[in-house]
Amino acid sequence: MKLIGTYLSPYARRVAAALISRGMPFEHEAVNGYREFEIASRYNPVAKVPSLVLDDGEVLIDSTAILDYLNELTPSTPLIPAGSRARRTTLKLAAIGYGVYEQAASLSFRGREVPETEARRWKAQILGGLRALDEAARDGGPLRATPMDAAAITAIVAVEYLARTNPDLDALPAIPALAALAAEYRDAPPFALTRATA
Ligand SMILES: N[C@@H](CCC(=O)N[C@@H](CS)C(=O)NCC(=O)O)C(=O)O
Repeated sequence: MKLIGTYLSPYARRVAAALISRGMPFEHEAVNGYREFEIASRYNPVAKVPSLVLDDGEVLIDSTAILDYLNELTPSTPLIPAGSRARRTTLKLAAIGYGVYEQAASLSFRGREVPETEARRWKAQILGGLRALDEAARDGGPLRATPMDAAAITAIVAVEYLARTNPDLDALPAIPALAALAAEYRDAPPFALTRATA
């Protein structure tokens, strides 16, 4: 398998972290979706990363769809639990983490250009998402389930992405359980091996 997408992208990073967490070997091509349109569009007609090239040449796109595929490959340690309720919880929490990525990206790229009311709304969306994840990261909460699932991976990547892209927001004091979860896994291979350096 070959993963296309720089780890500056939280979407690509969560896929890489999922692959590593399940011990699945992969090659990596660190394409930047914003700066390398031509390369990104070879794999995805809308030129976004990540894409995942399978060994038979099939190309998967979109981190959510890729995680769903990886989940098929790991039935004994599912990234998305099979039970109906647990599955819904994981998908919901992963969607919240994904929403934090989106609003953090908007705030970081365009926060200074838009009216203050818009930037305030993005901040409120980010903090709302983080608070929901924080509640789920408390002892016994779904983000604490082992092995770590797609929602926990997405949430930890969200905490680091926000800190890197919006350091002024200083959200960690408001989310102690989520901050503790992220700190606990900071040096674990799925995160230590995928930390963006730029
Ligand atoms: N829904 C996509 C979103 C991917 C995405 O937005 N990737 C960004 C990088 S963080 C990108 O490549 N953007 C290029 C562009 O929008 O032109 C996923 O989950 O994979």
